[in-house]
Amino acid sequence: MDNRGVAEVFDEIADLLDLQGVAFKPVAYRRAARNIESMEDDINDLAARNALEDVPGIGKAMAKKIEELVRTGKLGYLDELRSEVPKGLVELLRVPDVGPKTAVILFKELGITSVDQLKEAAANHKLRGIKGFGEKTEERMLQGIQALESKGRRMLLGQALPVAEEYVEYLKRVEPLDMVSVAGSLRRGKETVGDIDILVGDDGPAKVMDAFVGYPAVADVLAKGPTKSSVRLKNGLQVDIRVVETKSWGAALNYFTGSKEHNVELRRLGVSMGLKLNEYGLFQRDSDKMVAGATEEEVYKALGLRYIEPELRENSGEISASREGRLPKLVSADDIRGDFHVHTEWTDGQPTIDAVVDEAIARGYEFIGITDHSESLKFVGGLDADRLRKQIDAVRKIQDRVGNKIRILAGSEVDIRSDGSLDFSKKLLDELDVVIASVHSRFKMEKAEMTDRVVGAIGSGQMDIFGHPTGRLIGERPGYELDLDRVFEAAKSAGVCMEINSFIDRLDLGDINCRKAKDAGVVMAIGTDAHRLEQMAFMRYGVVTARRGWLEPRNVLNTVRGKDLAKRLRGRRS
Ligand code: DGT
Ligand code: CA
Ligand code: CA
Ligand code: ZN
Repeated sequence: MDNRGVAEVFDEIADLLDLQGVAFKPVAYRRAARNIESMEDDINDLAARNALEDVPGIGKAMAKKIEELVRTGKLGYLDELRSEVPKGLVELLRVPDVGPKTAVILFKELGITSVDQLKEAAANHKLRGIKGFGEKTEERMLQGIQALESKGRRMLLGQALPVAEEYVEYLKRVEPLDMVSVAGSLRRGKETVGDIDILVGDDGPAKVMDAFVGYPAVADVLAKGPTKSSVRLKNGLQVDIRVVETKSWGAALNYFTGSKEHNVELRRLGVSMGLKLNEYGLFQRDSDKMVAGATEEEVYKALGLRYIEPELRENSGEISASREGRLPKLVSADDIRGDFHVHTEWTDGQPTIDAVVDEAIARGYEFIGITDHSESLKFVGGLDADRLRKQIDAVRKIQDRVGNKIRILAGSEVDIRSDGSLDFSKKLLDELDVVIASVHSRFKMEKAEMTDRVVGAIGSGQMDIFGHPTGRLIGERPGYELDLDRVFEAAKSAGVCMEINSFIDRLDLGDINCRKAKDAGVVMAIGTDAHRLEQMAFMRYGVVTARRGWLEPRNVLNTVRGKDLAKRLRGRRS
């Protein structure tokens, strides 16, 4: 057990003692917890050297408990306390405004032992029946619970970005603003974000703050000042805004885009050049003369760097690459000529093939892949061989209708069975223009077995794209065990692409693995996995993921011209 673990145990002891109405001791345990957490020494070393009592706030009794903890990983005293207090009351203490006294009252009066129960009771106006509680208490508790629920929970990029863009549109509509941008992790395109950061450059009076807190979706104003405000939206997301002078716009945008680690490196670089970098600008250290600050470009230039795209600012080699002129020329939305992965009403999608094709034309695509599920996926109506043949015919007919406006790829998202074989015969698969093969079953296989399964499918010469390669769902499940190095090696030699599945809770491959795949010589194919027409717009999240993975157009199959694609895909299979 490490320092953090011991501190957590002590905090829980303090909570439990609080709930029992014990005086003084809780404070002592919390003080000890803070000291243990922040000290340099490893608690295990101190215990081994019999030096625990040297730590401020730790006496003989606590030292004995720590010894037991580090030796056995357990503590009898804690188990005893837990058995004396109704389970769940400690959890209640996490709600702001619920102290030990309130928690005990809630338990005694209403039998409440969880945050969910408290939420229900407050929502159904059960609290106002308790002496000393009223309507206001109920409201406060509900707000506290909402804050608790959104705290520590990160939101998906694909959920937060549209919210942020709408907010920015609103601000521009209400106030005449030239310089507005999202910043923070959202601008860097991270797959999840903790909050939304908005930056405004404006030299006038801070009227924008009134507009900011007056946004209809705001639930709570957390802070409001002339240059800095925060709100919580009804969906639980926190939004921070900063207003800076226009002459500092670039430096501030750079600072608030982060990442923190990237900023630290930039500042260090500045110091080595006799410069000082902060959110107001880049200054000469001796004279405080401003060297740059109005644009991000001039800040990077003055530091001897080429401009670094926000998606790369994670301090993972981008600064040296910039200095040495080795930055990738990142793929962008304009380079994308089509989408490989769309489901239709033929299986579990909603739109008709016609509607998908029309939407693809409207998006300016040169090709569109129709890739419904295969027969193993019975619960979503996966197509059997007969139905797939009929779908191929349907696709060819629609191709006749639209002529050379777009190329429709008759395809399938084929299941990789447990033994590595694919649904459908080789003959049928050969009729298809694009074959995505994915794992949808037996996720719990051992790593070696799962890797054999996937590598077997890749080596079959019958697939073009390995769909959602890790199978993870962001915030829900981690993905199956898979040796990606072996998968990339096999894919490279078979000429099979890795999918970047753009569905907002997948983003699979993710950024880091994209970069590894690129370095292994593998090409990526972006597919939205759209099941509804509007989800074809998820393409942007796939592109952002590709950019965070340092991918250039040549690393992405979607940049190949529609007319050259068939050759490229067929060549792969022979
Ligand atoms: P998030 O919100 O957890 O997804 O991640 P970020 O990167 O958006 O972080 P956030 O919202 O706390 O702050 C936005 C940016 O502001 C961050 O990327 C860099 C900058 N920043 C915030 N705190 C610090 C700091 O203590 N030092 C430095 N150098 N930069 C900071
Ligand atoms: Ca943020
Ligand atoms: Ca923030
Ligand atoms: Zn799938």
